[in-house]
Amino acid sequence: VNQALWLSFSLIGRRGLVKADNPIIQTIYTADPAPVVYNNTVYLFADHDEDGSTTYTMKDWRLFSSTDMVNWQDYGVVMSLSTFSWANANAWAGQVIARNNKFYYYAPMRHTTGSMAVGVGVSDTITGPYKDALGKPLVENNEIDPTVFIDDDGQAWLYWGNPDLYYVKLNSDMISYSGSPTKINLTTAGFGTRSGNAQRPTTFEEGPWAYKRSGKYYMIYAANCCSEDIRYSIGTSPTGPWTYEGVIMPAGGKSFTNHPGIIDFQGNSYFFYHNGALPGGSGYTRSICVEKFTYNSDGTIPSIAQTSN
Ligand code: FUB
Repeated sequence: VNQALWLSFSLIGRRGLVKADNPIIQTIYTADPAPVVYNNTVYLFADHDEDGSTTYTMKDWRLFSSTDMVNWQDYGVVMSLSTFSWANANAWAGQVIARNNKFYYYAPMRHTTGSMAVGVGVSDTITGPYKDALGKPLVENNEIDPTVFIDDDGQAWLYWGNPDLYYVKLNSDMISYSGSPTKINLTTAGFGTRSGNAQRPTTFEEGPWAYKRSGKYYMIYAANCCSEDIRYSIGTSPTGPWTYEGVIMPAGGKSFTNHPGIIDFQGNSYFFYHNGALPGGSGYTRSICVEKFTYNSDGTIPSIAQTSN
């Protein structure tokens, strides 16, 4: 871990969009961006693809931060499979949220039983290290990709899934929940129509990213495996009903997956994603990129192009 490593890229303004020197992390392969704004700093939690991987080889979760979206500090490993005594593979796409003067890292990984499960890491500081909060999975139904947000009324919601999309209401301790995991009804009106896949009639595939902005509930997700694009739906409550809103980022490039993360920071909006743009890049050696964008006046999201792939 090189605590002093700073990565930089330049931003060139162009009609409300910014072209970054993507990928923003060029020292290791990273995937599944999970940005969070805390103390006027962007903390970018990331998955880590091991060099030379020809299948998913992912053992730890990484952290980078920036106060200007130009210079990035590398904090190295903040959580790993060895953090969870019950897990043995697949350190996949997670998300961190602050509450109770602590930080909670929801992440999927493979249980020693063989099923994918969602665990929770907890830390007193955002930079970790994160410890296993429970000593067992929070939820285990062989689905992946948790995303979390806290509504204005203080209720925290955890969503996850591939091929389905589930949610639970987290309790205020953030490490337990009320009721049972509930499957969202994936209607074509809510999540778009996919052609040629009777088992998956809607475009939803995986990688949900849930948040609330100006009274609207956004569900951004990877769609249409297996050359994923990024699409989204808007709800009138945390549980819908959802209205399908279309494509944000078309498919393209050397990675067959993509994965969204969206923040507002210092008056601008940023869309994080991944592709295979670094030398040696592929679907298993991916790289995180970012694009600045502006919401349309009705809250919809414009089409966003990859500036490298
Ligand atoms: O990185 C492993 C998996 O690939 C993630 O969990 C999915 O979202 C896809 O990006």
